[in-house]
Amino acid sequence: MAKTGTPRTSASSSRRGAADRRGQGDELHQPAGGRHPPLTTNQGIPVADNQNSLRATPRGPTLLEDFVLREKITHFDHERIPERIVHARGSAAHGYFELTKSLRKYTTAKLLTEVGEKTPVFVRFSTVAGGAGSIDTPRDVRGFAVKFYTKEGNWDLVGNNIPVFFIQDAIKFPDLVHAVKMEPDRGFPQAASAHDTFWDFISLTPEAMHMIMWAMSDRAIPRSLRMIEGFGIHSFRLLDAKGGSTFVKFHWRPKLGLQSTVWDEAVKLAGADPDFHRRDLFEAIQRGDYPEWEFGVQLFTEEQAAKFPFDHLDPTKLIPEELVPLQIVGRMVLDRWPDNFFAETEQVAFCPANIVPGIDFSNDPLLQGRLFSYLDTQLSRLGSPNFHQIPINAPKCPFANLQRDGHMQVHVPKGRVNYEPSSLQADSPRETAEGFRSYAQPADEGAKGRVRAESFADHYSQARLFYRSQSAPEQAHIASALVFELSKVETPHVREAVVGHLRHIDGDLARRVAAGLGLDALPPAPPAAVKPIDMPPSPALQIIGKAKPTLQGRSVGILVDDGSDAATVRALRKAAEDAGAAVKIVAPRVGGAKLGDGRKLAADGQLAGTPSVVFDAVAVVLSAAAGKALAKEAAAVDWVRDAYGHLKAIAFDEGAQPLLQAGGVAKDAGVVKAADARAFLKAAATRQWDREPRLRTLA
Ligand code: HDE
Repeated sequence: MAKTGTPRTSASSSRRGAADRRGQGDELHQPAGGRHPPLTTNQGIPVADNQNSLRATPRGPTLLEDFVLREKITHFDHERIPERIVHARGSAAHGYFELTKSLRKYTTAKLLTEVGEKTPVFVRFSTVAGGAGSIDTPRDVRGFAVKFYTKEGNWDLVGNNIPVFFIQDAIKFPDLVHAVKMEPDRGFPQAASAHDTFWDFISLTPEAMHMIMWAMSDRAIPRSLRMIEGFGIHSFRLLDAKGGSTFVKFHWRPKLGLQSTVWDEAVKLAGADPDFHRRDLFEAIQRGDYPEWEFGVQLFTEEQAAKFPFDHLDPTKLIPEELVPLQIVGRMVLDRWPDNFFAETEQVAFCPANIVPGIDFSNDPLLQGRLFSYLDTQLSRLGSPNFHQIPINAPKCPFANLQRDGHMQVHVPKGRVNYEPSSLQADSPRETAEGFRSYAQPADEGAKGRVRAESFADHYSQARLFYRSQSAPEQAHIASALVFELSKVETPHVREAVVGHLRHIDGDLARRVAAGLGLDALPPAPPAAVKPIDMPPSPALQIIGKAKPTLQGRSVGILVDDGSDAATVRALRKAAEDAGAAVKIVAPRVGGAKLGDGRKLAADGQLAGTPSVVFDAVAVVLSAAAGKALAKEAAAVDWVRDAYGHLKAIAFDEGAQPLLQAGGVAKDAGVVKAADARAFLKAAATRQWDREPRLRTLA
């Protein structure tokens, strides 16, 4: 009960409400500046009191009559919509696509023919397995969905950051997703593939082996969404003005290069900042460091495809760039964070069937199934066949047809004509010669049936190609990831079955994983329908080989305390910022630290709340006294130990030595003097891969 003993009556608070609207002196309402519009109900009725419900007497029952209360609570009760069955957790941004090289020879799609033309885009990145409230850094595939609002309608390129998929036929998708999601009886694990049902399904699905190599690689633990590649996966067709077709695979290449976390870092990030990727994308866009990707195509003809040692219609296969080079034809820049998460990021509906004239589908059976699924799921997720009218989904070009009515119809069509053919209304929409046409593909020979093409039978050659194309640390990470995941599997025969498959991929990999799991003998390899072939290694499949040694778009944390040398801190900060990094000052107290020059330096983060996992490289600049004191402070010791263990560059000064010692930091090429800013920049531009074998057993 209020201490004053004077109950707020409706009359007194309505006077207060009127004052609020003018932004004047109520203790509940601090004016935010500017002119506040009147608060109203959804019917536009001004609300006088948004603090108290309507009561029969000050201490009596609440009245059903209170339409303000009822409307507010009812709307609140219905705020949530079903989350996506997969890719529930996502972050998105607006931007534009700009064509840099015309594909006029191959397609009539205007966004791919008019050089310099900027097409607005909305891009949503996602994890696959976890729920909407799950973490950003699990081991998982990342969705990379792009909606192009072209002048000829919306084109959705709904891709992933991995160029192949687990299964060859859409009919297996519900099984795959059930297997990877939390187990149905116990309701865990969330956002993780390291459990029995996933690996049970995988061990019985040899076609998944190529994708498993990717999913166990560092591609599945990216450092930043700004540093992932994107792939349309399936072959599509480009159609020229004469109806001729060229096959195409679509690629996105991050301008900042690829970068991943190490596993222990990804695990710790999940606790330190469950929104790590979302925040990273948000902060980069807010500071004007706009993420950018090159857009590339692999173009090939039916005749070329016939000579590939795999079937390009099989979505478990990629086309090595060494076989069909990637041509860069455009760029995409993300330069605006959504105004509202729900209205845009949550309500956006991507669909591979949204395609524009000049582009067409291929017969990839996974793609064919996807063409059905997305609209179907969105009808239940967004609740009405009119979800295309939601601003984030609506085309930005004129659109008109004769579909009518339904839940949540917000357009008000005019006139008598809602059918076609018709002759009564001059402005009713009609078919156009410019409209979408499908490629007139001659039908294949063969009988109808539930069959898998024989050309889809080789499940191991590309898994082997991927594994053997990796650098030594990347191969070690794949082996370690398999050991980690399979160690979480409780059923021994499932573990063994997976190792059996690995024998077809690479004998050394199988032996490493078997040893890591403590198997006494190598389990038998299952029969393979087709003997795997050796393809020439493809360095384009690496991450480390493609990483750019740069601080551009990266982050540097500088740990300071009272008495830190101001000149060293300033010099490091300037050098890192000039190299394109975002620099944050970390101190034991969020208020900052009084540096050696007597001036206070504000902290961007408090030590325990800002662990070094959130940075790409760190510096520790401390007075002798602070160095000694922090060597006894767990958060500080973890700060340097983790930076070291996660293979990051560390700059240190004399005073920081005791702390480094406490964190077990041994001197190597990545541990440099804080006074030598140039050496720090060089070391910080990459991870210290040479350090890793000294720190952990790589299976
Ligand atoms: Fe999806 N997928 N998918 N998928 N997918 C969905 O659509 C589906 C597949 C991908 O940010 C759902 O609106 C089937 C491959 C992304 O909103 C659903 C099959 C690739 C997103 C669906 C696949 C993807 C989805 C769930 C096998 C990479 C998130 C919510 C035939 C090329 C889009 C929704 C966003 C979302 C079905 C396989 C990418 C259920 C049936 C392969 C990036 O319709």
